[in-house]
Amino acid sequence: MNRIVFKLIVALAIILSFFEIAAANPPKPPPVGDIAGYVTGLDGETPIQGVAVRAIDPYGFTYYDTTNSDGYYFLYALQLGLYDVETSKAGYITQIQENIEVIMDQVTIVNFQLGFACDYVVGDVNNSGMLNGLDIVYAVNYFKGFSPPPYSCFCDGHIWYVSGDVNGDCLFNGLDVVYIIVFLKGGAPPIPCPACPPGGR
Ligand SMILES: [Ca+2]
Repeated sequence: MNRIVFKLIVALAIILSFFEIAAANPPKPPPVGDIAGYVTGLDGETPIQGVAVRAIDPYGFTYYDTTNSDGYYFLYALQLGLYDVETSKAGYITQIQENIEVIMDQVTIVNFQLGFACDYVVGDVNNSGMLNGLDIVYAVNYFKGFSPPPYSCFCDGHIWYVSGDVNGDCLFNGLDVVYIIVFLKGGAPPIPCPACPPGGR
């Protein structure tokens, strides 16, 4: 065998072995994991379709899915780390579960149970669609024993006259009447119960 042929064979062997090594060690994709779960009503059974579910990492990068008819969502191939997972659908209270960890090659299950959002105007005791002096009259009469406010809503763990709470303490009482009077004279604006914001936003 002459030297040139020998060199060619050696070179070919080196090239072939390189391809073998490359085939045995393909470039590794970055490690990822998934987040998935079900979004239901407060009964934990009734699926809610069309809920936007977002996972947000500490840098603000967002993964997004929408629940199907089973209430199921799946966020695929997230970079490893901690995420805040947030639901959003009109008519439902928004929920956030914080510091959810995405683990390599695992599906982290994050389920949600959403309550209906209350739909009202803060301070609109007589449910006319606006807050004005008539709401003071209605509230005072109610505390004297006349008709209860027409609008109530399940929120903060019970059904109550949520629109009557204007000082944000999640109670409807005489202090709210005082607050409305002061507001209508130019005082601080009404504050809803933090757990029951109108429209759930
Ligand atoms: Ca109150």
